[in-house]
Amino acid sequence: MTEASTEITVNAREPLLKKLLVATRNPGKAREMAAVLADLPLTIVTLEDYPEAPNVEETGSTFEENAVAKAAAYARFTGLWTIADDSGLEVDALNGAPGVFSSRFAPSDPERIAKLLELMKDVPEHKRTARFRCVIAIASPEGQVETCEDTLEGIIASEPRGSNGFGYDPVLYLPEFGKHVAELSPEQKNAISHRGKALRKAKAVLRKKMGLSENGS
Ligand code: ITT
Repeated sequence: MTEASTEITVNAREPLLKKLLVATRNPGKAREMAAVLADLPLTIVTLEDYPEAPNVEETGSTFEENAVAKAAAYARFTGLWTIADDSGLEVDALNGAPGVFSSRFAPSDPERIAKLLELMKDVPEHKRTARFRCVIAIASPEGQVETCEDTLEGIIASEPRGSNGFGYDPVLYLPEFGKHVAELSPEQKNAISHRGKALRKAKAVLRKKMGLSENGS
């Protein structure tokens, strides 16, 4: 291609498809959500396509409040059907912490994991129960919101293991798989995870509300 070329690539189907905004700035979440939504007859756009979108403060005390606030605000800003995820890790021995503060628990994933393991260092095996919880909020362009929720139960391990996924995945051990979440492939994680399960419920809501057919047309 010469420097002056104005050639552009056009996806012939794209103009026919409605857009869905996946409203997250977390690349780990965005990857997992895009994989589950890939078979919908929609063009998926993300907040990377809307760099001017304002940041929505997570001031709620529940995952549901924060997910609803994010989905409604970004739907209003873009005028698009929008889904937002609010999620986190609930540790029973820490009375549900870090919970809605999971991403603000420490500045980086390794520091968050180190802080969690330090807090848990004297907690015996049978008291290390925990879960990931995910709430997906679906907002219409007019700002009407519905939510779907699910969990993934596990045990806080004594040390991190695995390099897949993101966030606290290396320290949540799943006894029935004999693996930490970060040792699962992306497909295995999406099949059983809090986010995969909540998102499949959200897909059914989207199909109905947006009038999408099952066969991709
Ligand atoms: P957005 O608000 O832009 O979506 P965020 O990372 O700030 O991104 P949350 O406020 O919902 O999102 O925080 C979720 C945090 O919970 C996330 O940063 C991880 O630390 C943790 N978390 C959620 N789901 C997880 C998963 O599947 N595996 C590991 N950690 C997870």
